[in-house]
Amino acid sequence: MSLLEVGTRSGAALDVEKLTPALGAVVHSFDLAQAQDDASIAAIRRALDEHLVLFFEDQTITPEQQRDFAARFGELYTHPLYPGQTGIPELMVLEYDANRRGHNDVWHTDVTYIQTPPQASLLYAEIIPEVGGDTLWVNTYLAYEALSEHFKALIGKLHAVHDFAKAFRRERFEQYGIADRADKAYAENPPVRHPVVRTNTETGRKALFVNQNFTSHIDGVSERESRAILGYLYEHLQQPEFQVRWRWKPNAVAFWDNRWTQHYALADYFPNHRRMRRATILGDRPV
Ligand SMILES: O=C(O)CCC(=O)C(=O)O
Ligand SMILES: [Fe+2]
Repeated sequence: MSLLEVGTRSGAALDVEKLTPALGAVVHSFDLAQAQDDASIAAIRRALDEHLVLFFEDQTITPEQQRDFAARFGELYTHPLYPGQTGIPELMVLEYDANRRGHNDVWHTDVTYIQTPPQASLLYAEIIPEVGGDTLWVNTYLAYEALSEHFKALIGKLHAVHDFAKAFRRERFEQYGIADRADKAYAENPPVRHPVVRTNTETGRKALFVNQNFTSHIDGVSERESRAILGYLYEHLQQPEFQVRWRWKPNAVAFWDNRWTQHYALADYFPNHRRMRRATILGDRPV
């Protein structure tokens, strides 16, 4: 047995291939359905801290296996809008085809509209078009670190409001045939405040924590100042040097740290069919 096999089985060492200097790595020779022992989970956690998004290919995991693997990392979140996998509401289904164009072609961090936004998301590809439907991620530590000290000082004490209703309009509920659930979802998800610059309390490293999907405005500045600051930060976050782009195949998995990244799902494959399922793992209150 090679060292690699021993390592993979015990979870002590992973066979990891970096994709860009910024973030992202493919984990080879790893079976998500089998490797759910403590050592494997700890190794994946460490690799996620280092690379921020991990990719696994040729994984044929059932919805139950996906849920169970994700649940090893923390409590799962059930989305109030997206349809769930039959019998497993914690797995949300993102399905687009000739009747429905992709909706995630906007840079975002998942579910920042709650007090304890997810620490990570685990996305499994069921159906992928021949070409198109890639996903991009950006390293928000690098984006923060590339700012001048003056700009860091300006934004360092600011807080921003994140709003479920900004991203999920009533039409989306109608589209999914659940218009009757919209009022309850709005009532249960009032706007929340998070720091514009989020700090990793274990390392002290800082990252940008505003996103185009959910952030409505910066608190305590004028509307025009808020628009100018956010507009600059969004443009800055889109620098290709901070990114990785992933070309999917069916049965591939992406596992991202949702605290120090943003992502963007290209909607360039209409009218082709693409079906993904996501487990979302809750995190801590940002500081
Ligand atoms: O479909 C994708 O590639 C990503 C969609 C998305 O934003 C998500 O799953 O959080
Ligand atoms: Fe997302």
